[in-house]
Amino acid sequence: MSLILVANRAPVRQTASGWAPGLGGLASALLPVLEARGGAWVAMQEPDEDTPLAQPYPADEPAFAIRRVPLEVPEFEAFYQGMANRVLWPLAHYLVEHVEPDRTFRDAYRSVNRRFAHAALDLARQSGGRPTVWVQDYHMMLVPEMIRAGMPEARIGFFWHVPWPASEVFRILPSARDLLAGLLGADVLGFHTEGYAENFRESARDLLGAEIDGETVVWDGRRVRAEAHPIGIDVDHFQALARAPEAEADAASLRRDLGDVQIVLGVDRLDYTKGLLLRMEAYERFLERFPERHGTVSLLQIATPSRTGVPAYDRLRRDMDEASGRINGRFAKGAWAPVRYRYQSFDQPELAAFYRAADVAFVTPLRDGMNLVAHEFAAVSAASARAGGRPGALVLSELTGAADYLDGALMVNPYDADGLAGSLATALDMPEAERRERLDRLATAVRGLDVHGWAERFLASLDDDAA
Ligand code: ADQ
Repeated sequence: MSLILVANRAPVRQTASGWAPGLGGLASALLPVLEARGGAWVAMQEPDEDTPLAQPYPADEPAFAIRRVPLEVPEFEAFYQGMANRVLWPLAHYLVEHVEPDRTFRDAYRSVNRRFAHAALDLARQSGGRPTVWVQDYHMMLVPEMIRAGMPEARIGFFWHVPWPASEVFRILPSARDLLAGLLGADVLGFHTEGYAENFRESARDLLGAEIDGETVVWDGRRVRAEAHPIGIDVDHFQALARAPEAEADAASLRRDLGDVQIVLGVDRLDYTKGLLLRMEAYERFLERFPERHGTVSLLQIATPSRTGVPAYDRLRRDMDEASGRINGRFAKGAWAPVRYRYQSFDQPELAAFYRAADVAFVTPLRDGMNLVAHEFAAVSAASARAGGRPGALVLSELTGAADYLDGALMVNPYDADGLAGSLATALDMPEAERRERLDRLATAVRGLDVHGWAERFLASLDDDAA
């Protein structure tokens, strides 16, 4: 039975030799499902993007269609840079001081969501039968209700990739009730953790007066299940990258370049939710507290450019330059640089080499829906340790979804700079046997959340629900 995916971004990217699958976990999870079931993917076309509006994929033997919703500059700025990035994103992460509610954002969000819903309905009508539509993430909260209005018999699933905040935080939004009603057009709503699903149900109860029956929200004559469906990574893919001879060689040359010190690794989109500035401060505290470690350790922080043009992100970029410069200015000596900061994107084989080289992964978001970097590091370090490489240790913020699942990590509060500094020392000193034992537990947890199982489980639940 065919499937219609609705997501902000398309699952493919253009390369020198044509179109290829996108690099993210979502693309790698959903492309095989779409290829098997057939159907379509609806995504936005940014104002400066030159992509076909309708594209069969793959080109040689099409399994499904990609349909784009083209956005003009003002619409893109108000819907995406505005409502999605300056309102919903910070609110979901409890960073209320970054929330900038604005009537223009809200109106553009509704009209862009309507265009996505129309595109999905158009495709659903062409596909015939009873279609299954799976809508992704906080950019599309009104889409389920709009599709339901146009096609009451559709099966509609929705997956929310970020935290769902406490009801008292969600209600800060002037449009909170409309957004909840939008989501409740679905049959099944998926979240990374039971805690987020519970927060969602409480929001529906507190703000709409919905009745809660176990996992089900009963509202407006309909029953909607809010369930935990934790996402993971393509484990086999990352483990194969970890074992590749290039990863081993690249990791060894990276270690040499850094002067054979212990490597503390950070890998993030440059985003204020990832706790980067507090991480830098904690590392500075660590260097103050443990002068005997100077010259023996470096923090390698890799930050992918993200949401440039949004003021908070541009500011963070300057603050990170300043923080890394300050720490190096204070502590560098001879050839030793305490911080190596790289503001750039890397491809997955390169990331695998970083994960392989790291002694400690320092994953300290202030909030994160799941955090796949923690999964990627655990999968790569475990595979590399089994193949004779050095086992790494994972320091993980307890305010991530991943903390609910990744037994084997050293848990930290990302707001506690002194605590972070202490945990970093513990992780660096961790005996090899303990590292191996923890990595085994991490690898088992990461395997259990493999992204292919995630998509299957969600869709099975949706099929059951609407059977
Ligand atoms: P993100 O906020 O993007 O995802 P995360 O889950 O960590 O956060 O995924 C980031 C991805 O980007 C990883 O696959 C990582 O490898 C890649 N990446 C990071 N830095 C990179 C760099 N310098 N170069 C190349 N690649 C880099 C959102 C939510 C998360 C949730 C996911 C999936 O915010 O909480 O886990 O969606 O639902």
